[in-house]
Amino acid sequence: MAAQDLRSFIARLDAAGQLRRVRAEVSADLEIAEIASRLAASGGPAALFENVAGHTMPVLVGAFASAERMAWALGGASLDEVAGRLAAMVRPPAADAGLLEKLKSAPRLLHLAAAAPRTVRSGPCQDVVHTDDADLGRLPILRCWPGDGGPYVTLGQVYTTDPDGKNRNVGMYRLQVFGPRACGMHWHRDHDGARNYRAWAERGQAMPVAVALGGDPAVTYAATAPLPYGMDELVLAGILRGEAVRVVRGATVPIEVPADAEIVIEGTVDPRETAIEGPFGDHTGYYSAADRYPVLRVTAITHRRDAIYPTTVVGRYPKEDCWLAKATERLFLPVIRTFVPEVVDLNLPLFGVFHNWAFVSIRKTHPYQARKVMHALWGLGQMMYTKYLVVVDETVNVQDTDEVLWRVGAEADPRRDTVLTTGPADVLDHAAPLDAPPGKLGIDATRKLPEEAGGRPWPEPIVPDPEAAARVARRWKEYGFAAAAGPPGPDAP
Ligand SMILES: Cc1cc2nc3c(=O)[nH]c(=O)nc-3n(C[C@H](O)[C@H](O)[C@H](O)COP(=O)(O)O)c2cc1C
Ligand SMILES: [Mn+2]
Repeated sequence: MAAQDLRSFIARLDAAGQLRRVRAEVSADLEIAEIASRLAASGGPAALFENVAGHTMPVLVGAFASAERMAWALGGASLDEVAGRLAAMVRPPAADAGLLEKLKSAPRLLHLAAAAPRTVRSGPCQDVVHTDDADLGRLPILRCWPGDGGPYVTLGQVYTTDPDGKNRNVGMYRLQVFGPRACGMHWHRDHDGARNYRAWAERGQAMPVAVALGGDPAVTYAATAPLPYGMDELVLAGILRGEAVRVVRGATVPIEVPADAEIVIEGTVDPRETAIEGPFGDHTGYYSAADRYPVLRVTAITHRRDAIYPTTVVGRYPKEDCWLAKATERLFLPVIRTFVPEVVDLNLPLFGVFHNWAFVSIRKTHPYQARKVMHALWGLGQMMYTKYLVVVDETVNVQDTDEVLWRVGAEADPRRDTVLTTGPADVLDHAAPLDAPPGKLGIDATRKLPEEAGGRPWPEPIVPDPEAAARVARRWKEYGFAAAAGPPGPDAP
């Protein structure tokens, strides 16, 4: 079931015992961030700070900070369930499907059409409209880390279009507060918001931008999803929630924003104006350096009555954004499989912070297939940034880092089974060289076929005798051991 807005999601978290209302006075300067970090590290609840010093608006952090809450945000019980629903929805009928089968998929297509956003005339996000008196200082925007260049909006959905009003894009880019009516627009150059910006800049025109906070959490997730340029994130949100997102035209900009958002910051970006943005304590666990970015000049701040300010704190893992990334890993796995069908499972481990590590299992049928999979993944969307890529057999649980490293140790020869190549690095990768193409390392930790090992036969893994294992499990207590016997050895053929 989709949540209509952030409030209904908060109510759901509250009912499930996954929300703590904090009534003690707290500061938006460093204190809330420290609390959020501790909650994220310990798998704690979401927190709603109702008494933020100097502010009337409450602050919500950690709403997405577990696999379970992330799944609820997308209207499912688990991320795999949401992924299954999404994959079934977008899978076209097979070319050779019979007429009946094709007809059966028609309701699904209708469903897709119903997922496009629906324009409405008014919405609660404009209950209160500030134009000339708009002031970012009235929002409880957090400063997260001592070396941060200032306070940052971190969970904003940034709405842009191209100069023809087409190619709507929703991306999550941080905004550094520069003053009461100015903030930084930190869209990386290869993200879609920056692409729309360049199109306006080429025409020498100021670009209208709207930044929404809150609304159905599925919309907030969609802003982080790596969709190709031209694919509307609001359609993805509509598919995920099984219902169109209601949008309303901005108060001062020709940009549509979710009618049910909590807060909307509107403004224009003049291509001739840039400012120093940063430093910012980033999800790499390090400060990303200051650099020049465009400036949003605020024309309006609109909000709901009793608006809630949602935010997130990034930094050294694990933080809330890890779970947004996990949602993408699960939701986009079926997409990866349509291009690389031998892929069975994928783990972008939390410590890999999005791009540093990928563990992938494959159904291997031919020699050097692991290498084909590495190159395919390095050529697929944002997977191009993956620095270390480990390929294992389908029997390996890629969600278990210990098992993956055990297999690397056992199945790979460091010289024969590694692929050292080059390709683009994530802009946040401070280890990437500036004077040469960044490196990538692939490790083929699959069982080697005779053709791959100079004819050396590969040994069979040890598997317990099933009869003995069943008997021991049955008699475990009888032997006098306390705890129930664990499963037989970690191995399986
Ligand atoms: C909490 C969080 C903060 C992010 N901050 C930024 C940012 O400041 N700049 C940026 O370019 N991408 C940032 N991202 C990543 C983008 O939101 C993500 O790559 C998204 O797919 C970009 O959408 P786009 O391709 O439509 O531009 C952030 C992601 C998360 C989850
Ligand atoms: Mn996009």
